Amino acid sequence: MESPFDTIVAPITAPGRAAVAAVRVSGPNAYLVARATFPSLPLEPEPRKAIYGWFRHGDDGLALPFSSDSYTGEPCVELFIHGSPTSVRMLMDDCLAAGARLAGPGEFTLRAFANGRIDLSQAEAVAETVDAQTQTQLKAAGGQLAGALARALQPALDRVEETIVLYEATLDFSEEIGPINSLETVDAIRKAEATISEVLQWERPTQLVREGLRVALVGRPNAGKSSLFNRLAGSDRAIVTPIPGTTRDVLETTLDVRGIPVTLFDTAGLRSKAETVEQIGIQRAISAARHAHVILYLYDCQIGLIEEDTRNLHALESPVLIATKADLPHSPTKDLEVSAETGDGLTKFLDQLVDSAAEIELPYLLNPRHTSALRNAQNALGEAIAGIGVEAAPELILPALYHATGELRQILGLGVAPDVLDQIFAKFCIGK
Ligand SMILES: Nc1nc2c(ncn2[C@@H]2O[C@H](COP(=O)(O)OP(=O)(O)OP(=O)(O)O)[C@@H](O)[C@H]2O)c(=O)[nH]1
Ligand SMILES: [Mg+2]
Repeated sequence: MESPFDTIVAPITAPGRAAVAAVRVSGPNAYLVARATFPSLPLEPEPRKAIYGWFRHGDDGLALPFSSDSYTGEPCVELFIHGSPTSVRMLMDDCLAAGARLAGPGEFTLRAFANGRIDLSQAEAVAETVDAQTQTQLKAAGGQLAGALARALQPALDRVEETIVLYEATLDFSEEIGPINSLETVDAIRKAEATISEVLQWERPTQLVREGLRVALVGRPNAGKSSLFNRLAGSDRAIVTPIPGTTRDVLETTLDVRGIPVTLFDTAGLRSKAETVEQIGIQRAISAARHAHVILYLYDCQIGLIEEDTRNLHALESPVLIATKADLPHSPTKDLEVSAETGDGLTKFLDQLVDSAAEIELPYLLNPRHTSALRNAQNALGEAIAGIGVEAAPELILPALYHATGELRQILGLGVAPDVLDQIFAKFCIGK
């Protein structure tokens, strides 16, 4: 099949020195362009069979040709050379001189979508996979890449489309068909709605996996917040001294805890008597705590909880108590005891931290585009059910049903406006 596109080229490996670099040429003239720079490539190469040879610019390496079953769904050649930035640049220059155009961000994936190789949620999953920073993110993106979201939503789309066919038919052939069984149609729409609700439930876990858990360390001065922060960050980021009121600004660091990205905040110690600079620090600490998913309230196990702690605790939303400096002699506490000095209790501490984000087997990665379309579809189905409830004419029920299918189809990329596609693919990097 003749591709409707021109031929594009871009490196598909990261810039910089490496053992190997790869450049992808894709489009109707991919073989011609690749042959111009790699003469060993036959005019009609055997797909998926690598060929060794020399490139015109002086490097040697491999060419791997694909037919329309390539990543992009069109003829494509991947060229593997040595990972020298100069070699990559010279190869790119030769491909451009041979008539290829530099690929835009996400353009290979856009073609995979346009050529029907993947649906839109899978295309978005490609970007998620490339951006994944933790194992969980990678796993979730992999599920999406395999079409998890599309598979989950297809039954809902089918149900609503069947209902539409029924109502359309009554418009044209009402005498032959007779009245619609509204109980059955409402039941079908409710089932579609239930499927959508189920998918929407993954909004919060997705957010946790994507953006991570925000965890604030708070407590009175000298409780050991900065020491714990440094221990977890694995560096001496925060200043630690025996002087109460050392930390002023909020410091943050990102950790990968059992596959969940955790942003940890170290804050100024909370106390009522503080000079101006410290007071500002305390305001910032309170604000960090307010924006956190988890507030850890640290206290020195040798001192225990005093009246000022009780006052602080009242002002915070569901704080979790942590007793610090457990390496020092102390009477046992009811709380989790940790030592930043020896590392004791930290494994348990990290386990507890991610407990609140336990939905690690994440089946669907929802982005704001998905959730808004799902909510719109839900509302439209609600309107359709209300219409059926008051025995409205099919002409009045159909627009809501069409609205719902339109929204669901958007998620899968069926009939999406070009500007929406532009927005989605603009987020990609070149070479993807
Ligand atoms: N033995 C022992 N000392 C600790 C431990 N954690 C902190 N300290 C000591 O306690 C003192 C205060 O520690 P910081 O980490 O600065 O306490 P902070 O809560 O950040 O204090 P502010 O920034 O003033 O609010 C320092 O002298 C630390 O060395 C620990 O686990 N064991
Ligand atoms: Mg501190």
